[in-house]
Amino acid sequence: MAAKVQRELDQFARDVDKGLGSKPKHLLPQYFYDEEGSRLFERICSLPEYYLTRTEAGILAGRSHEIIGALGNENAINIVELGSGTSTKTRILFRALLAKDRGRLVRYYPIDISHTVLQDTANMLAGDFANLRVSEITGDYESGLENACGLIGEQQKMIIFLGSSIGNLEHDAAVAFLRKIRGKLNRADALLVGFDMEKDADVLESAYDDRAGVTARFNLNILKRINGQLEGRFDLSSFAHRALYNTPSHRVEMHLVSKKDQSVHVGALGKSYEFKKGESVHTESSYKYSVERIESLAEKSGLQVKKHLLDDKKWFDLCLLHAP
Ligand code: AVJ
Repeated sequence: MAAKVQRELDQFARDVDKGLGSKPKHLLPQYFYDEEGSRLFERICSLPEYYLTRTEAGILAGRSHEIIGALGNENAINIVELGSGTSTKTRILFRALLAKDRGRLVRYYPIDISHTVLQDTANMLAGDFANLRVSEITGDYESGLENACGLIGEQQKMIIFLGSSIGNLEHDAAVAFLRKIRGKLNRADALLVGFDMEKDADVLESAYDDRAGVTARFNLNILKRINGQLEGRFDLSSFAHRALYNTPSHRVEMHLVSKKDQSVHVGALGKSYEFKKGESVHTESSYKYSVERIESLAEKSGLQVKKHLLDDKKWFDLCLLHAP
């Protein structure tokens, strides 16, 4: 375990050095999620401006019969979830799956990098649903998927990837990722992916710049993490949170903008980084989709859309796919 922690820390150090040494500067969004970052993200999910979680949960609740319908009538069902976190939304699916006919069994394979969250969640789920068997898998998406599919073998399964997590991926990375999943899907299997849709810039920008300032703290937390884990000397009050919708690129961008000319030392890297007043560090891109762009992405990945499950405002698409 200690060796693994060290490896992860070394990787973090390398990525920070690479990002802050680039022009324009950037940091990778995966590093938002230390313990505090994960807590802040949970709070973001229930903010009034952050419509994504609520909207996706609404689709899951209202259209669960259509989702379940993609699975046929097997009496044991396998659900693999990539990046399961606290599995809050997935509970909606379990309620629907387990209510329909008694006697049905659901085998759940939640995959997440956070071992403790996964462990706690698995225990709670097993206590709450009698016919749910949980096999939690700690790891990244790729190794987790490999493990889960090894356990499931040839039985029918549904792979789910919720919350617009796919939005963090650049186009080519999204294709590569979906192709990997495609390689694990048999004929009867299904894939469920949550896509956030393009909409008015002000709705999008407030979702990533809430009035209570939680998203600002979430964004700044990456600097706090560099301070804590890499002996950084960032003064958080001298950076400003900024969210903007880049319309031609179909993405919301989050930045940390330096409020002054400054030089910041990072002890673990043994060097300092220069920031000009107004210079920004790009910390996250959240891609927004249209039905057409989802279908083109699916096609390039060897997948086919079975059904678009959109809310009334067409703000979010919980897309059912399969391998043709
Ligand atoms: C977890 C990547 C889906 O992009 O909406 C929320 C992360 N960043 N507020 C998103 C996030 C700022 C979130 N994803």
